[in-house]
Amino acid sequence: MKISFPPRCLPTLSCLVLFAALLPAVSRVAAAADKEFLPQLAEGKVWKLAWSDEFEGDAVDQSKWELLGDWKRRDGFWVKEDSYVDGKGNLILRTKKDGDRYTCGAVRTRGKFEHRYGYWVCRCKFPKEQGHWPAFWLHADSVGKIGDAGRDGTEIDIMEKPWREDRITQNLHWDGYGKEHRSDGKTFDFPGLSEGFHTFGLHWTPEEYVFYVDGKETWRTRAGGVSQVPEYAKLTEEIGEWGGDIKKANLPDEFVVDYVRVYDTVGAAAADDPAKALIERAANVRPSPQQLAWQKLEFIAFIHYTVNAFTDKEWGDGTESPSIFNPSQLDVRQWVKTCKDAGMKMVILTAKHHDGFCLWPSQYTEHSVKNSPYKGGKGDIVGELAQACREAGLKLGLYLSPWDRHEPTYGDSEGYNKFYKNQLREILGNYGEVTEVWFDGAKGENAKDMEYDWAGYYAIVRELQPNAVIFNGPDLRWVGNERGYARESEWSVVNSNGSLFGIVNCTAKDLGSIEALGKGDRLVWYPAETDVSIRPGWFYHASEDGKVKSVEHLLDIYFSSVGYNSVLLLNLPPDRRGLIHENDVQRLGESRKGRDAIFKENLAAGAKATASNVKGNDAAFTAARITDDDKESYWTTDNGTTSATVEFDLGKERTFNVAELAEHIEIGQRISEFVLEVPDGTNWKEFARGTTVGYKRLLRFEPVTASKVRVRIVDSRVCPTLSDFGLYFAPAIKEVLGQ
Ligand code: FUL
Repeated sequence: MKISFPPRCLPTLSCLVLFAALLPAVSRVAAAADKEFLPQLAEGKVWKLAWSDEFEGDAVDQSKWELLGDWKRRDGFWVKEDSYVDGKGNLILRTKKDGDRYTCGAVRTRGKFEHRYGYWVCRCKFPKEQGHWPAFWLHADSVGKIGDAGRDGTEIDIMEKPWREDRITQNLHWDGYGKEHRSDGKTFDFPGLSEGFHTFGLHWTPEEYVFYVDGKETWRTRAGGVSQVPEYAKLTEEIGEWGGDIKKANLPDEFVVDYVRVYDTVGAAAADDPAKALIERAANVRPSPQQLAWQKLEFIAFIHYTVNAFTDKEWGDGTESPSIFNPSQLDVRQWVKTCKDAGMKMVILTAKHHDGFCLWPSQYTEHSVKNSPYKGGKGDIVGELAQACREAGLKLGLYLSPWDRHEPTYGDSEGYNKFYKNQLREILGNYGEVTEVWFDGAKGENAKDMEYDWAGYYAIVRELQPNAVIFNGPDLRWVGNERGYARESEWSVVNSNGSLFGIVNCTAKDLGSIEALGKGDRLVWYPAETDVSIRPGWFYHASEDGKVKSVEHLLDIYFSSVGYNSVLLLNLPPDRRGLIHENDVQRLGESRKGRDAIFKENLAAGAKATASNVKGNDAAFTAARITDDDKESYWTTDNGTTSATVEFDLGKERTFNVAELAEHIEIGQRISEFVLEVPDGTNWKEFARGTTVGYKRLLRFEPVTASKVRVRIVDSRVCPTLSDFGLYFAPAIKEVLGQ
């Protein structure tokens, strides 16, 4: 197929602008600049080299670059042998004729260097012939994602030169390359561009892209909403009609790259103070869109169900006969309704627990519902639940125990990994959207040795469910206990130990303080999920019918999990009938009632808010943004201001005993210490205090009556943000329940 304007390169012709004013300047800088141009930064900020390749040495550094090929690409082929270094500090991407095919070189940093924001620059010299074109561009695997415009990944073409003329084009493409594809771009003429070396740069911030050629700004845009995800660099040659007629080209021809450099902005002080630099880096780690969406679910359900409900065990040993799995009244809609009524936003089901019994009719084992009396072997509890969740508007999550005590291949790593991956494909490929995949690390002491192929498992999740988050893998961590309590200082940024599974020591007392971050060489956003059962066990036991946690206990768990910057995953085990037991339903209903009574009225809603400092005195960041009922807007301070106060005028005296704070975690977690105060004569008096805030911080205290409240941020890693503030009055729970 001939494409005259390949989608990646599609320049918006209506945007064709001749930069007449730039022409003399550009020709003057036609020769190589010996000093790197770097875009101007706000006061107090400097550039710091984050990554580079000068292409020294005698081979392409494959820890930095993947050589692409050998495979067909447009009208030619990408072949590895056409990407090499020349021994003089340059990368060569060659275009040549090889028999009756045309080949060229291409490299990318995918999986080796993926980075968000900063200044990306490449210095290069162009090929001379027609029919092919060089490009320097950024890409992310999520460019194909539709729904959040270019924010979830944009192809950013910093430079493409499909012409022999002195002309380049710069483009953005998002929402994939099909019918939802969107793009924007500019094309420029620069006399002298085809001769000698030139630089092509992109200054990418969360707010906008600014493109440069030889240090001159060429295009400033927010098209697509600006990518917020890490992207990798690509240097490519391609063959196609768009670049002219390759048959007329005199080959071989070369695209010569002197270097690629990526710079980050850091605080000036931090540049030569490693401790400060670490604080800044930690404060700037941000959640992925998937992690953010997950955090907003706040309260989710776990459903533990398998043969254990019939054997009265917590861990089945895999020898149970499927014939014992005989729920007489199983009703997934009752589960979903119970969860929804309780305010939960997702249901995670144990599709397979350690005993290996599958709640869906897996084609890879006989140990499943298909050989049980349930619905005469025609049941599929995963499918039924997926359907019920969809109907109710709840998300679905799935747990597939890696430890499988039934499967005979368990222990033979190759055989079992194959089996497990097949099962993973079944549950992730056949039931619609799955929002969380739960990998359990549990394994009995005497279990056989197994080398789980975590990377392979995660790759399947990413392939089949790109919007899902992976628990215990790269996205979410276990809070560290099964009692329902997060840490009082629950930081979502931690330093990974580099392993694939459970990438930190989840049970450590302190994971997120600056001390705990150590060298901070692998900082990641890794938020805590708090899993706990409503009963002592994870599975149903009639003997625990009287041990369902009390409303007070459940509320306490809520405050200590959701209220400590974590998501609460509360387990509800269906009984032998296949229903969530009446006692559990009642307790959940009561605790919902309790929460509703507490959070019925925010006494700080609409309060007049004033702050001691506002970033750039900009209306976009005033304290009014905290009380405007818009969770996306937020207050923040000038860079470098890490302590500040915000005063809330409630208009009249109010009595409250619960407070709620929220940071705008889209741009990181920052606050490390705060105090809540009320006026005391001419002074302020403390009535509550805390450390981290994060997505949500809830505090309970003795009733306070006042018409003004002040939040004093004692310390923040970088300038603090607040997006929400609430004051509530929690009545006595007995009163709420009319007891
Ligand atoms: C543990 C398992 O061994 C328990 O049975 C339960 O599934 C819990 C959530 O995780 O590791």
